[in-house]
Amino acid sequence: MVIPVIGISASMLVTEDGSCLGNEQAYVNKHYVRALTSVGAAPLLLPIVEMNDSLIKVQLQQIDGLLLSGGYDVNPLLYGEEPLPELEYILPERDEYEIKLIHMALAMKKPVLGICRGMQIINVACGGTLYQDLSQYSLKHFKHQQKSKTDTASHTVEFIPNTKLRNIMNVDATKINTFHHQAIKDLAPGFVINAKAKDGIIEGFERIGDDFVIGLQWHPEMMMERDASMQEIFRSFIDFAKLA
Ligand SMILES: [Mn+2]
Repeated sequence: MVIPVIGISASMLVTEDGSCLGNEQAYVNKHYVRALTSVGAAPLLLPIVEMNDSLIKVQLQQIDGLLLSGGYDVNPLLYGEEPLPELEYILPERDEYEIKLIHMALAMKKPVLGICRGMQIINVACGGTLYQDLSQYSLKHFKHQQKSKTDTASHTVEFIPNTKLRNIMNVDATKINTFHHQAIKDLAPGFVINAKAKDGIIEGFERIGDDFVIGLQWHPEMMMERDASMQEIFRSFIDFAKLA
């Protein structure tokens, strides 16, 4: 039996009290780990490393697929905007590392799944832009930063016909959780939208072609125990990783 190895990009946690004040720790949320093991993949944590192409290449050689996890805001300077007052915490070294990781993973034809910030950083890496905050969206928008539990389904997403994601989910629409105040503005060239909220906010996209490069604005890994259909996304991702 083939067990694919999936690299999960890590975030950075800074110790704010107790001993080792200011200590920095590479971490991922356990939901990602559980989502991957539940479909038979072996997760591997990818900590932010300095901008060294050969190190990043060796990291990527260990994995069959790349999962870009959620986290802080993307640095707007990367898509040609100055920071607005609504911008929240940024971690530029993570942005730079992940952009490199994405370019190299795509060149190596690895399947890529971006979740929340993970989708946003794929878009920026490939030439798209973001709303720094949904207050910049010209139309009225729904609440996209829920305060309820992580597996609570807050708003509807409608899947776009003839997309990979629509085929994976095999329904026209579903209810999802939502934990974002930024969103895709201009889509990166070579990508199509595969899911939208009813207010028009982009909730998913995918690269045109036969490979698996998919971004989701919500957190399916947090909903899997309540909604088994969310597992299909990881199952499909893993199927592509087995071929990598
Ligand atoms: Mn949303």
